[in-house]
Amino acid sequence: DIRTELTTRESCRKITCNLNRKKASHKGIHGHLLIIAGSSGKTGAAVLAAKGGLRAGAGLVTLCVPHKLNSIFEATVVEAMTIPLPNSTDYILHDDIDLIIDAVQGKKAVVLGPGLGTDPSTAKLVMQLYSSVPCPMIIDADAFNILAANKEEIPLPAGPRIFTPHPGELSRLIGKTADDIQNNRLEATAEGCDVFSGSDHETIFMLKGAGTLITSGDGKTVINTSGNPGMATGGMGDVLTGIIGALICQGVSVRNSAIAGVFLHGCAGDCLYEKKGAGYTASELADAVPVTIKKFL
Ligand code: NPW
Ligand code: AMP
Ligand code: MG
Repeated sequence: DIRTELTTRESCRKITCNLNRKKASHKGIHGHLLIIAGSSGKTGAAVLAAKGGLRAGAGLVTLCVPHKLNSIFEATVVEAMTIPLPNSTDYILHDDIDLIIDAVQGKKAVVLGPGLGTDPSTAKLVMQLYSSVPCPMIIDADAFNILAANKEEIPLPAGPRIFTPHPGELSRLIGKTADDIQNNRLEATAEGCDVFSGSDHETIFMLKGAGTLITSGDGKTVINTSGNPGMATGGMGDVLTGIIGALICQGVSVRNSAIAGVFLHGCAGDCLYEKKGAGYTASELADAVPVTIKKFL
């Protein structure tokens, strides 16, 4: 029994009314987002998640990154802080778990996965963070791939979790081809969500792509109405993780952050599509988020 509803500007405006800043607000009020992402060759994924977070209004953004790659982050997203992980060279290793767990303290949300890679040590780290981080966590890309590859041993989560696979990633979890998934997106989303059911914490599961589906496992599924094929280009999903994280940071509920984050991400893409047609980049989409919030929401 799957009930569906569509995202609308009105419903998302209600969700994001919390984003109106008080005259005397300060960065501490708008939440601190932690991003655990990136590896050699895929630093861009972490940069784009950070840009999404900053442009969607997180008060502070911190990136946990391999020490060798730190200068790249310091130079490309100057507004974000970084924690250079001393034992991690080209990708993030489990050897740095203690520093990362310390870094989670005081954060309102954590993004885990964009560009992480799937080295066995990184996989061990992801499994441990999944079961020990109490704040809401957005699980994307390689973090999702790691859970999918260890499907039989997924531990109970320690807090709310939002899963953000595209059809290729979901196919790794449920063993159907991406084509089969695309032919029955609603059922595949429910099947993916089922894998993570049974915990005491909120689970939000989405299937990205034209008409992204978002479910909370109770049969209620939201279908997104914004977005366009110009978004079918590298890095768009990485930006989305930061946007969702930033909404949680600003006090929007976990479920509503997923729904409004997806809608806002699509609206930013639609603004660019109207102005330039396809060919805009994920960085440009992140940059278009503030004016999209102002104009649309
Ligand atoms: P195809 O192409 O049709 O045969 P992967 P990824 C299939 C990072 N990035 N949408 C597709 O099938 C990410 O964060 C870093 C998408 C193919 O087999 C990840 O960590 C960037 N895919 C990592 O790279 C910018 C669909 O899925 C597979 C699909 C890999 O992520 C780019 C592709 O998925 C990127 O974000 C659909 N609708 N339907 C950076 N600048 O650092 C079928 N597929 O192998 O998980 O690759 O998404 O690029
Ligand atoms: P990823 O594949 O992880 O980079 O994510 C791509 C992002 O762009 C997701 O949020 C998708 O929903 C969005 N996207 C990709 N293609 C389309 C499309 N044809 N229409 C609408 N949104 C799209
Ligand atoms: Mg992606």
